[in-house]
Amino acid sequence: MALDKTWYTEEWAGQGSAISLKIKDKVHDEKSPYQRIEIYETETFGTLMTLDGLVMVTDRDNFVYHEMMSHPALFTHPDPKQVLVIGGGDCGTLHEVLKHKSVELVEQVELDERVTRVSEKFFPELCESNNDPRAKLHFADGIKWVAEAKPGTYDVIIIDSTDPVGPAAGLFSEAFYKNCFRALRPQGVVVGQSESPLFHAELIRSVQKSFKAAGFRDVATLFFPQCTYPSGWWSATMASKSESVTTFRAKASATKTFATRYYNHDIHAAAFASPEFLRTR
Ligand code: AG3
Repeated sequence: MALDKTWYTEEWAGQGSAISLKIKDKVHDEKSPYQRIEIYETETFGTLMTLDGLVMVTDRDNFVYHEMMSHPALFTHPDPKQVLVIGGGDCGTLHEVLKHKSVELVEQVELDERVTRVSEKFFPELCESNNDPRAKLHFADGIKWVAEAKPGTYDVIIIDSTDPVGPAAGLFSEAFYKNCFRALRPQGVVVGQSESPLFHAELIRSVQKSFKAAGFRDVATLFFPQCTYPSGWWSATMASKSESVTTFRAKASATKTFATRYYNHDIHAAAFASPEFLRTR
């Protein structure tokens, strides 16, 4: 069956599969200095943002990804105060991080200011904390930012990147992770989105290996569903400088004082359960 223009389709390169979302309207299309940014209104997934034709966010399912990119790392660190978000221009991760009362400063370093400006217009609920006095938005190269950061600046670093192609490729490298290690305080925790377990198992293994090689003491991957990303099954890989990365502030998580829709204490513990083909621990 041919898909007509009332459907938005992201073909999953090399996988002979795709996701399609039924479209009501295309409401924005621009070429920023870095990429093509498109916004659609879908029939059943709310607003959709794509970058260079790849699904980044939909209203309906982004909460799973954004909560899993932030709360496990923040409940793993004993007392997160200074947080760095690399990428994350739609501000969904930033919004989740700011739910933690201990956090005093979140610096977000996104390459493409247009992604944030477009998100402010089309995803107001993701951007509703952008004016929080603890949030500092920088539009710059995250790789350079971390390379130049003063040693021991951050408690938590969150790498909310696109796929490992183009400018984002460097965000999956050992050299970058070494700089993250240096920029973190002694109990620092880093987490990066690490693609689909089904489609990119090799990449997940390589991310785990590179975190170890960069000096991190413990590394583990979290698994969660993300129905609009390739294969519908996603991962984030977390590493810690000094503590076990699967041990977290369980009581604080179980009695958290803010609302989430996916993350909770049980989900946090269960997300480390690894499929047999990716088992390392
Ligand atoms: N992070 C994007 C993950 C990559 C999705 N890949 C794809 N659709 N091929 C999204 C940023 C959300 N803050």
